[in-house]
Amino acid sequence: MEATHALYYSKYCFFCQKVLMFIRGKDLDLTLLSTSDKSHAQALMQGGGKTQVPCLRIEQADGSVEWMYESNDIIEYFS
Ligand SMILES: N[C@@H](CCC(=O)N[C@@H](CS)C(=O)NCC(=O)O)C(=O)O
Repeated sequence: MEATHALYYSKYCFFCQKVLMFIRGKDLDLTLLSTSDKSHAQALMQGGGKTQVPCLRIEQADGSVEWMYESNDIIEYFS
């Protein structure tokens, strides 16, 4: 079984726009979570340890979770 992905982003963030532009049109199973929704910002802080965006939450089939914070790393991950 494959990993599931969620991208935390802010629409005012250049680094987020860079990632969003990159993934646009790609056939990815990815949930987009805006941190303007306080519950998403809170989940990001609690899970990843900081509020910085963009952040990709990767959950493996075995339940292990990775929080990937750097836009270049996220782009590389989906390349
Ligand atoms: N080096 C990071 C920079 C990300 C960054 O600076 N994000 C800003 C928004 S544009 C941010 O989240 N600042 C608030 C914070 O760090 O809590 C990347 O390329 O993803």
